[in-house]
Order: sequence, then structure tokens, then C-alpha cells
Amino acid sequence: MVNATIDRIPVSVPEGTSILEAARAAGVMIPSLCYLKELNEIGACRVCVVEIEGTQTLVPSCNSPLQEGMVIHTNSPRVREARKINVELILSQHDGRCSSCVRGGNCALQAIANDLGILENLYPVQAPPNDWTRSFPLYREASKCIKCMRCVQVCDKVQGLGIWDVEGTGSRTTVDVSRNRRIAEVDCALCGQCITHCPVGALRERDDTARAFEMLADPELVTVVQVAPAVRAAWGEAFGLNREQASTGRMAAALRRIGFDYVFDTNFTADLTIMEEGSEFLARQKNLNYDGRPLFTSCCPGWVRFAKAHYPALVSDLSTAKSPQQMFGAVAKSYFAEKIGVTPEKVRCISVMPCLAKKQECALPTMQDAGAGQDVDLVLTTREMTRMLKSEHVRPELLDEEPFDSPLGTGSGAAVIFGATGGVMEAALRSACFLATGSNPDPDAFAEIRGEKGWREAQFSLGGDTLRVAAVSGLGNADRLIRALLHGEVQYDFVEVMACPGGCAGGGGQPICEGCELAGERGGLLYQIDAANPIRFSHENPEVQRLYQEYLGHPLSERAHHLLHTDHTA
Ligand code: HC1
Ligand code: SF4
Repeated sequence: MVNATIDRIPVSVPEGTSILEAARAAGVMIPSLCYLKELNEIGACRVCVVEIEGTQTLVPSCNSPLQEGMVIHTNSPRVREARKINVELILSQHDGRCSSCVRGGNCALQAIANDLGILENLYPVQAPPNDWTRSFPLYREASKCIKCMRCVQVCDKVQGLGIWDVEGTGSRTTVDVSRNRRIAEVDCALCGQCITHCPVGALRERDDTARAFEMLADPELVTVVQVAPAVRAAWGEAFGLNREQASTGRMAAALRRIGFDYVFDTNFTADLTIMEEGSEFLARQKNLNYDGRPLFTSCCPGWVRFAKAHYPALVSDLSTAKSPQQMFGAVAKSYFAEKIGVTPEKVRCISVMPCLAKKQECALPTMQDAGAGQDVDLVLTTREMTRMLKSEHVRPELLDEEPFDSPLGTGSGAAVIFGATGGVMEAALRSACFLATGSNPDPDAFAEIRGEKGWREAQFSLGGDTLRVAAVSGLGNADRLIRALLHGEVQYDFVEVMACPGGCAGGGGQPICEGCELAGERGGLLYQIDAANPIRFSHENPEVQRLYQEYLGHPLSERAHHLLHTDHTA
């Protein structure tokens, strides 16, 4: 252990601990901008500088290890002055029009500048011009980039994609798409992790709220909204609501306040996905020509984009079942439109997703089967939904709870855990077990596949057969798993892949909390919601059963194939 004092507080930490982490452990919060624990410890912004008694120079605390006997001052006059100058210099290259910035009020740079009492920009602002493809679901404003490198590191080290890099030299140094490419030309998975790790507003989703408001204002249209499983675990963060206040009932009420005609739950079609994918899996296992390669889940469009770009030979092993989002669109514009007696052309299907890749998934030509424009017309991220509620001055905490509409508003506990890594696999196994044996397993029989580790595996017995399954989250982990599979180092029957670390709970469209990684906590909440649901199995969802009785027939029927499956060729 190393013993030292930080701001007169004695500290004792393991050798190698940075001054910044040692200070945080002692309750001393040293401000930082570029720092991301274990990912970006480059000391680039120099906001976290501290003074070591007896030395002349200030050091960045994020990458300077605490040493025996050090006496550290984190807020001395020298430190304060240097920190202030460093932030003023950063501001001189930053478009600081905070009132029209999506991160206004939730920006690390704004907060630090305010904390340091910087009330005017001393230096002329020289920010690079913005030059970006506006139609792309990921939007970048170069004029706001502070070159902290967080996006570069998350994309490289966690996702293994290398989309971003430092470009230019001297005062023209900036971060841009690597190797001078355009964003639409590179294999960006659209996971959005660069956005949730950007401390300012340099990265965000394409804003589709104006289009959503237009649809809501058109009296000729029937607007139908679906809300993804993981959204319910996070939307309240943007309003500072506690867990009880941030209920699905209040979210449904709030969405009705801004004008949606029908408020439905993607959980309904998550259950439907399980019926189709579970049946597909069992059929594949029985198939004598089955080549022994695993079936991969396909509900995460970030993963599907990655697979198409990096492992095209594996695309035929993706489940043909569409994602719950796309099944919802297909069912809303066929079965539901028919039920309420409107033509599908009049229906506008809008999703609220924790995800950017869903904005691209809904536009794929292979996802349009209901015959009326796009099956899903528009995707909003969780952040866009909360911005819309705020712009309409909705105060969710003041609303009474309201149920989702019927018949696409009921979901099982198995459906809600889709939003956490391993949840799709667990939900599928619960129902596959029933389909294979005719009786329900203990709903928690497959809990071994839960957890926060990026790559987990388990073996289960299913109708006398041993099943080898794995769940990975984060594309770097997915890449490692696929390489191990291709080298014969591991063998699985069924693999769940989610592009975002922790699954959709940690999705790139979720509310941003500076310095927090909330996927695990949000995922835990989804498991609690599952445990409290009286229905724990997708095949017991009464509205899904009714959909089969009234419309689809049975899983993998011709109509189910037409509406609910795809070949991932686009
Ligand atoms: Fe997801 Fe899914 S779990 S992919 O993360 O399969 O986005 O939540 O909606 O479609 O259900 C996202 C979440 C979501 C789909 C479901
Ligand atoms: Fe989107 Fe979820 Fe996949 Fe992330 S894990 S890319 S949020 S579907």
C-alpha cells in the first residue's frame, strides 16, 4: 500500500493507483474532462492537474501514480489558476453556444467552466467548421469537439472498430473519421458509444423530433408509439425521477400528453420474437443438415451491421426472426390497422429506442413487409423522447399512471430482460424449454447466463440435449468470440450478441450521465421488473397467443414468415 495525504486527508491505496482515483476514494473530487477510467488516461485536457508539495510543476492526476509520502494539493491557488487557463484555452476552440446545444445543462465542459467562475471567453474562438452528412443517424459537430479522445478510445478499445482518429497538426488538430474517410463509407456499427462517452455536444444522434411532432400534429394520421424494454430503466434519469416515479405508467401517460394516439410496448413483440426465434432454433437443432454452427440472435442492428461488414459468411447464421422493433411495425400496420379499421397508410409507427442503429434498421429495404411505406416510420432515442416531453413542458412526476394500450401493450417478464445483456438468450431458453418438453421450467433456471462480464457462457439441458450457449456484449467481445469460434477454440449452439456493453440498457441513445456507466444498474432494474411480472414466459403472453389465433396461425407459418422474418441481405 502507498500512504500519502491529499488535501490534508491521509490516504492509503494500492500501489499504482492514480492520484485522481486515490483522491476520489477519499471523497476529494478532482475535476476532469478527458479522463475515462482504464480507457483514456492520457492527461490531454490538463483539467485534473494537482500540486505535489516540494515540486515545481503541476501534474495531471489521472495518469500520475500516488507515491509514498506525497503531499498533494488539489485546489491550491496555483492549481486553480492553471486549471482555469487550461479550460479557457479549451473554450477558445469550442463553439460555446450552449443555449442551442443538445448537451446544454448536461455538459462536462459547461459545468467545469461554471465551477471555475469563467464568465467570459478571454480568447477569440477558433473552432473548425462543421462538415457532416446530415442524414446519417450519427451526427458530429467538429466545432464543439474538445479533442479529449474519449470517442477514439471507446471505439478502439471497447468496440474494436477504429472509426475515429486524430487528424491534422498543431492548432488544426481535430478528431474525425479515421484515414480521411467519410462516415457513410466506414463500417460504423451505430452503437452510439462515442456519443454517450463524449463530455460535450460534439456527437449526438440525428434529431428526428421535428418529424415526430409533424406526425403528431397531422389530424389525418393515427400515431402509434412503441417503447423498447431498456427505455423504461433509464428515461426518468433525464427528469431526475426516482425509480418509483419513473414507472412505465407515467411514461405512457406522458406520451399520451404529447399526442400519441396509441401507446404500446415493444415487449409485446419481444415475446413474439421469442416465439419465432425459439421455434427457429428448435427446428435448426433438429435439422439433419445442421452444420453445427451456432444460431446468432439478430435483434441488435448494431451487431447485424458489424456482422455484415466484418463476417459476411456468418450472416446466414443470424436468426431470420426480425427484431422486436421491426416485428412491431409489421404487426401494427397489418393486424392492428385492420383491428381498428384504418388503412395502413394512415398509421405512423414511431419507436422510442435506447439506440441509434435502430434509426437505420427501420429504413432497411428488407424490413418493409406490411405494404404501407416503412413498417417503422421513425425512431427516436430515449434522449429524443425526453427532449420532446420537456419541450411540451410535461412534468411526468405530476401525472397519474396509465396502462399501455391493448392489444400490443402486454409483455412478459421474459420480454423486459431483452434490454439487458443475456436477456434475449434467457427469454428464448425459457420458451424453447417449454416448446421442447411441453412444460415450463423454473423461470430462473437459466439465470447463470446473467452478469456484467462481457462474454459469458453456460450449458443447459433441454429435453435431454445439452445446449452450449454464450452471451456477449460490446463488439470487441463479439469479435473475440467469433475468432475463437472460427478457430475451433469454443463451440456453441446459440449465441446472443448485443453491440453495446451491458446490452441495450447501456445503449448509445440512453440518457448521458457524465462519468457513470449505468448499464449494470439499469439491467438490474429490468431483472427486478421481470421477477415482479406475473407472466414470466413469452409463450404465456395472452395477447401474443391471441395474435396467433386470430391472424398468424402458428410460429413460422407462411404469414409469420412474410411479416416477421427477413434474410438480412440489405
Ligand atoms: Fe433493444 Fe430489442 S432489446 S434491441 O436493445 O431486441 O434498441 O431495449 O427494443 O427491437 O425488445 C433496443 C432495447 C429493443 C428490439 C427489444
Ligand atoms: Fe442498439 Fe441495443 Fe444493439 Fe446497442 S445493444 S446497438 S442499443 S440494439
